[in-house]
Amino acid sequence: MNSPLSVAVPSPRARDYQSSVKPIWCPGCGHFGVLSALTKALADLERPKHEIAVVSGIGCSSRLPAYLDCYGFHGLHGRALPLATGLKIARPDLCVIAAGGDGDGFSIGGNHFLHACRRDLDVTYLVLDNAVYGMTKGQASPTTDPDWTRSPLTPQGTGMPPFQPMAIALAAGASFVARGFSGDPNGLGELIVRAIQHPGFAFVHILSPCRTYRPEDQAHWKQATHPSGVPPTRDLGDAAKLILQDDGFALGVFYQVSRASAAAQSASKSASIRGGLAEIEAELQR
Ligand SMILES: Cc1ncc(C[n+]2csc(CCOP(=O)(O)OP(=O)(O)O)c2C)c(N)n1
Ligand code: SF4
Repeated sequence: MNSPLSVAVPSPRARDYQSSVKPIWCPGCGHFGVLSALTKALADLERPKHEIAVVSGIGCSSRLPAYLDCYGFHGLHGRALPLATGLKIARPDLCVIAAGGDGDGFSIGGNHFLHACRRDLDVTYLVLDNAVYGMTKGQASPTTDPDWTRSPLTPQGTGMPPFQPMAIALAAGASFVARGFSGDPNGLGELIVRAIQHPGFAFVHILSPCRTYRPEDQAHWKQATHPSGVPPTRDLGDAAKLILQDDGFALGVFYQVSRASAAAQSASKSASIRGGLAEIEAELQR
């Protein structure tokens, strides 16, 4: 029986993690589904707000931190991952989540993406991929199909094969690689929980359609997405085969490797980088 002085603390609800700032996304934007999935995931994890930090770059998707009631930082275009890396090194106790778009993460931020995967710090990276630059009014992005002709800048399409985010994350060293869909906030919420719980760099490729510049995608992606149907593999070769044969619409965790004591490795990597930075600072002050 509870003592007369004990107070029952209610479990957090998804809406407790949402700020009072009203999203300015276009009605029907896929990013609403990601906001809903993320707040649901944070509530499921019951992680106190002061232990969570969500950082982003620039783009419609990168507005996400403003809509959350936890620590957040809306940074520079393409620089969500350097922010997340620095923050995780300085504050390894925080749950650090980076978020942004396909333009932000794979174009201007592409180099940071490679090295964040390789560094494998305990950071969750959510890329809200709508295959377009939404904020700057609909130019082709790295994940746009080569024959997409709607932008006046590429009237004959880009003619280039699209960037393969999951294959590149895998090749660069990410220890968790998954795909979700904003049109399935419950399934996506579960994926985000698993990504946050993973003690290494967890990359979640999220199909999140742009209602305004690619209206055709909403119905198509809803109909085309399907569960991957296979459990995550720990084998790099098997994962590569799965990802390279995938039709781009399979949802689930494709690859997850629990490197022995990954959390400890992550903490010691943070400590050694912190040590290096302290040496540079001391050198500069001499
Ligand atoms: C250094 C720099 N270059 C370019 C821009 C212009 N810019 C702002 S957002 C953006 C692309 C946004 O697309 P994406 O990251 O895919 O996000 P979405 O808006 O589609 O969610 C660009 C090119 C900028 N703000 N800063
Ligand atoms: S322009 Fe596209 S990505 Fe940006 S808010 Fe509107 S629907 Fe969403």
